[in-house]
Amino acid sequence: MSAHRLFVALRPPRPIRAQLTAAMHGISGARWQSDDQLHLTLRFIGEVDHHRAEDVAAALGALHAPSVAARIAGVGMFERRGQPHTVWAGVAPAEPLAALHHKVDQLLARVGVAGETRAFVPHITLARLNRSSGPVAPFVALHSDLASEAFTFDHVTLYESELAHGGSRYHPVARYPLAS
Ligand code: 2AM
Repeated sequence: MSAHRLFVALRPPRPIRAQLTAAMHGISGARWQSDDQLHLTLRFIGEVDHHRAEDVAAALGALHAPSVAARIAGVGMFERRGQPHTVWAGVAPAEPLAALHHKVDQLLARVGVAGETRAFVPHITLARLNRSSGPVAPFVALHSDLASEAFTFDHVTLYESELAHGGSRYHPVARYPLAS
């Protein structure tokens, strides 16, 4: 039985991705994300078998939610055991994104996907880091005011993550429109 590593995400539009990509330098040894990899994770699901993957895709078909107006707002990082491991761009305002996250959560609960433990922080990962990466603070300081024009998330995407050598590949499995 093959496992599928799934997550639900929002894909920023091309000009926003281009703006983010243009900022991707200044941390030595960082694994900068490619255009294909840029997304805002609404809900990480993890590994499920084929049947559960079909249940998840069907459950998300019942999503009724408005599109979300958003903008890029600053950068930040996540640490693990005192070590920075992710650098990201923030996405604001948080409330409508948190509401959408909550709706997705409720739909997934119906098909037995356990609730998420990680706090929801709307972000788009720019780079993954490891112990040998250079300092992050100068990058975070330089881009503390990073801002974009307003843009709209008008659909939600169910992705499958394939762990590959040069980093994960994300394949869109299904798209769900948000009401305009
Ligand atoms: P990220 O959003 O901070 O980059 C696919 O792996 C996506 O799901 C990535 O965007 C990743 O984090 C997120 N993700 C991976 N593992 C996770 C976990 N255990 N909990 C929540 N999100 C996770």
